[in-house]
Amino acid sequence: MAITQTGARLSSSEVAPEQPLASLADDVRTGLLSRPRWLSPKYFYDDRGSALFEAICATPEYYPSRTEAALLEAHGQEIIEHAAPDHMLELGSGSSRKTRHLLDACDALDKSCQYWPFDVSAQMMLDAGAQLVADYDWLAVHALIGDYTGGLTNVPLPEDGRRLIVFLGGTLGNFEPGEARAMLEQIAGLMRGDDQLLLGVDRVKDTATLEAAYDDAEGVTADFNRNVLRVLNRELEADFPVDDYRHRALFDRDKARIEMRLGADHAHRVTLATLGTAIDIDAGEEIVTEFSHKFTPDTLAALLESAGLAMDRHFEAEGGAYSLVLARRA
Ligand code: SAH
Ligand code: AVI
Repeated sequence: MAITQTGARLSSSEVAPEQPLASLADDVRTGLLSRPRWLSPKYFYDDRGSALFEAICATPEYYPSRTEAALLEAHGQEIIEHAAPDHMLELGSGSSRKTRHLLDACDALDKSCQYWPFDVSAQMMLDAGAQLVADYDWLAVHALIGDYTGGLTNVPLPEDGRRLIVFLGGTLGNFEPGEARAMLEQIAGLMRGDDQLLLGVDRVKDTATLEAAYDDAEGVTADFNRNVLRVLNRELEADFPVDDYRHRALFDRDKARIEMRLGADHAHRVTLATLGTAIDIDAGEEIVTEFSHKFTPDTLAALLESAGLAMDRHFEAEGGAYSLVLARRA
């Protein structure tokens, strides 16, 4: 593994998957030829997609981010006292904006730890890491570039010291239930003794609030959704007419999930030059781009238990809008 030293307290390295992962080309071939057609949400996050996600978090409708931030601010010290981490590994860290509440709690408690953000969006993570080492003079940041669906066994955490694995933003909800359980099992595999998982998940609630959160009035989420087509146009030399796709976000109460889709305004042929293929899309046809699962206290507890984890602490937002849990190996 090549480690790049980008500053005295900031380094970065790539995390290799356990098995070779499907390429973008393979995933697109599989997903777009299936019915319903689908694309993996991990392809949203090029530089523009990462910036759009940050903009979503600032919309009035997208309550999960600010609700989770408030929980982290209110309970940060209790979390750090309980977990007493020497190493904090954060999956899908993005801008690390909310993680600052945990680092502030470390500051307040005079508890130093090393921070290991792990994200597929390298530039966003490196920019955030540079700002973090500037703002916290005791902090070392080891940025891990990679795709966490490739497994966590190659994450280069030191053997000694207590670990806190952080998985915020409700990103676990972007996995299908079986994949979420497998992901938690991977996380449990990194935990020993008193190590803790800090997990943030969004909760089932009324349909109007959920659907508004994924269809803001300003159209930022719509732009984020369509961005995946821009990624394909660039990476696969495709010619999706991006602006001719409608953003849709619907809550399926039976499956307890928001489904984001892109619906074609009119029939057209898309050429994917890199794949040497073309696809005929009918008028009104949809591509599923993201699931965002929502939980109840019971479904959350059952999911943790299925992965060999047990809840230690549960911090709930007012009215049960959002859950932040500390969990340990059962
Ligand atoms: N945790 C942050 C960001 C959430 S957005 C928050 O709560 O605000 C989801 C993040 O996960 C993005 O930064 C995205 O780049 C990252 N991500 C998505 N799929 C990933 C994957 N398969 N492997 C690694 N990172 C991924
Ligand atoms: C990153 N993930 C948890 C977000 C979510 O809420 O599912 C991604 C997102 N999609 C639309 N808005 C935000």
